[in-house]
Amino acid sequence: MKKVITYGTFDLLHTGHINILRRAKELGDYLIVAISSDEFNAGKGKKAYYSFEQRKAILEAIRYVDEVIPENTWEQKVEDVKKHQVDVFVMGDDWEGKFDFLKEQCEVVYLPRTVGISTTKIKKDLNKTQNG
Ligand code: C2G
Repeated sequence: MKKVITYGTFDLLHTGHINILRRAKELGDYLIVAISSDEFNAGKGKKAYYSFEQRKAILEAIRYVDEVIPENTWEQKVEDVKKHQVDVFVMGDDWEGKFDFLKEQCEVVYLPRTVGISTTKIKKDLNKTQNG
């Protein structure tokens, strides 16, 4: 069984997230998604609208996702790849090159981001409609 892993906040789920999850799953048979904890997000300077538990429940409902684990630190990726016997690590190409150190352990694939959509854009657009 070819195992794939990807990491992210996945807040306010949108088609950009779905596109990367679908393509990540197409690279193997089993997709693990490591979702940033609320504390880890704070470290990224992000405050997700949905809590970790809510984001976890949403991701677990997606047909491409087989398992959801927490992302608590930047450093856990090496351990995760080992522990879960991961064959392929996938991220959007806004992270191009940032995780090449994992190439010693598994395949590292950066996929093109979906243009024109992001959680930040959703929040901005909603603010605009509310505040006119
Ligand atoms: N993504 C995408 N297209 C978009 C928006 C996001 O392909 N329009 C991808 C990102 O490239 C990433 C994944 O969706 O691979 C999740 O994006 P975020 O939730 O924004 O995650 P991020 O803040 O990039 O956290 O350790 C890695 C970090 O946890 C990644």
